[in-house]
Amino acid sequence: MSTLEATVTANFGRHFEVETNQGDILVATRRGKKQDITCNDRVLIETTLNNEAVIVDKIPCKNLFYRSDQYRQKTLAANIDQVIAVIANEPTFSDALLARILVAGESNQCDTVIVHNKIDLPLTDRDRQILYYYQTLNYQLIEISAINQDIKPLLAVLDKKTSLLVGQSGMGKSTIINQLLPHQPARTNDISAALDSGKHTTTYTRRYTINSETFIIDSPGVQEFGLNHISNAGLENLFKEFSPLIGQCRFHNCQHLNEPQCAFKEWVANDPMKKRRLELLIELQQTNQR
Ligand SMILES: Nc1nc2c(ncn2[C@@H]2O[C@H](COP(=O)(O)OP(=O)(O)OP(=O)(O)O)[C@@H](O)[C@H]2O)c(=O)[nH]1
Ligand SMILES: [Mg+2]
Ligand SMILES: [Zn+2]
Repeated sequence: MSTLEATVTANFGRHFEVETNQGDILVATRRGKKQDITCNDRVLIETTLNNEAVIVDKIPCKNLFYRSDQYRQKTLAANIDQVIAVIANEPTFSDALLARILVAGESNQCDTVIVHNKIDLPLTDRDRQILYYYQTLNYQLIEISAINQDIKPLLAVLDKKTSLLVGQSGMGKSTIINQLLPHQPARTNDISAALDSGKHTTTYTRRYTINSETFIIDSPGVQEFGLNHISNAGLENLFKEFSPLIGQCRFHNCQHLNEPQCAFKEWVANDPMKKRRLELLIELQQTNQR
């Protein structure tokens, strides 16, 4: 039996789709009970007679994009160059989730980009302020209307990279994939107006090939995005605007709550967006054990 190198192109839970270096697509399972394989992992497989495959080994990955809470980790994809946080004018996007996705991207030394989709729909003042603030932090912001095939601004950003689309349900991640790759459509669905939320149409993570050097990964909508794997000190570094303030508070163990001479509190004073970002940082630190 021969061992082949392959890439995991879809993760269905206990089953995977893999693509060999020769371009053959196979369904695979993991040998043993290990749960260490995720979308875009490089793996070694053995093929069986009925053209199925067994993943016998995982090649160490350069990075792993995942979220975590107190109890478990949930991986989305491995070996990515770029995280694309997708937000939209409708349904309402969560600023907390956006902040967390950007932190997770930064923690993987990835490029992190914000794609603002559905610009054909009206934008609220809240959303305008949030997006403006992230631009002041030097996050690249790309505005598109995927449904109107207005995705050109995105093409240059994707070129020669492996990008992971992440965001709440209903933001239009799969619609973006469909516009990029009309011949290999991903499933999309309406949003539920009553709930102001998406319908969780995409249920597994899949990598799509744009060309031999450019890949894009679609992922299921996320509602929660825990960062328990990042320490409190790490979080302060990854909330970009706060990193220059580290060590400037009067108390070295300052939690930036009510302590006197807190550099963080002083810096955010009178600016609602900065205050909100500090609130989001503290919220994460308080759920963390470290
Ligand atoms: N008006 C408008 N609607 C859009 C746009 N892009 C996507 N939609 C609609 O938004 C809805 C949700 O799109 P999807 O692509 O399924 O969203 P998703 O982010 O993949 O959602 P999940 O798979 O549940 O995570 C669909 O009804 C799309 O037609 C856009 O640019 N403008
Ligand atoms: Mg989808
Ligand atoms: Zn402080």
